[in-house]
Amino acid sequence: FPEETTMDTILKTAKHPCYSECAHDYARMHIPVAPRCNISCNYCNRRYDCLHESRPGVTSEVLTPEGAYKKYLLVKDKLPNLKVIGIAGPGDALANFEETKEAIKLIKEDDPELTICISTNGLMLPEYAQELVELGVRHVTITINAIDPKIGALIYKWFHYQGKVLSGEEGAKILLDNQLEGLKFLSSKGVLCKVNIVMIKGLNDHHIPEVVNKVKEHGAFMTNIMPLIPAEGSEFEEMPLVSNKELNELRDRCSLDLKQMYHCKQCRADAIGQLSQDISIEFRGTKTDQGD
Ligand code: CLF
Ligand code: SF4
Repeated sequence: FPEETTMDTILKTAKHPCYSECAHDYARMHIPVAPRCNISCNYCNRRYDCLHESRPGVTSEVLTPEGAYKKYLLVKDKLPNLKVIGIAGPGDALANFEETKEAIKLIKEDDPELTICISTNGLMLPEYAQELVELGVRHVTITINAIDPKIGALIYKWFHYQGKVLSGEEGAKILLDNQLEGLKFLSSKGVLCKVNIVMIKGLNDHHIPEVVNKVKEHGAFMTNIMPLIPAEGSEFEEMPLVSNKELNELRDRCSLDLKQMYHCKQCRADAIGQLSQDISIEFRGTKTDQGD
């Protein structure tokens, strides 16, 4: 654990099903309050109405902070083991910071003991990391796929940053600098940062051990190497699949340097329940939004 991590955060981490494999009996709820994104990953194809697909970026609905709060009240009644509220899209939590902030405040007012977990591409971390700490967020996931802007330029199509649209190595360099700055800052405040890395065969797979070492230097608590899902309609639709063997070999190799996650389920942006059992379908279309 980073030096600044409090005992309270350590105890909560023991009940966080993503951060602690033995916390599999506890549930998380993703609230899909963040529809917009400020970058374009070549593997992304966000869809909003897909009931049978499970992967990041997919959700059946986008909720306002109030709608998410109402849905949370329904879910917490049914799930006494609910410990974590996550904001993981369907876009980027920090590209929709007002909504993210409002939703966190509403839920924290109801139950200050819940763990709030944020997932972001990291572009806006230098701007919002301090506020996240003030909001009581102690678990942040940053997706960092490359520490070489040349490789980053192959993974991202464009970046919207400070009123400009950037692309190529220039944009990839800004993204990387912001990710590492945010990671270092958050870790120095005792926030447990998990770095997600999408393993893309032939593109960043050989580079991943370097990514792991670099994020470790910047205070990352663990990394989660995930296989590319070549989503239909995305730029990477035709890219090769990564086998479980290749994935686990890379994780094993990287585990010599830093704690690795082996049990990620590549959840939807509206997933609910234990990691092994997404029950979000039971709560869909419950008319919680738009203030009825
Ligand atoms: Fe959600 Fe992510 Fe928080 Fe977990 S998911 S925001 S850290 S509460 Fe978990 Fe799902 Fe894998 Fe993410 S299994 S995709 S790692
Ligand atoms: Fe899609 Fe997430 Fe990448 Fe944004 S950061 S383009 S939502 S995968």
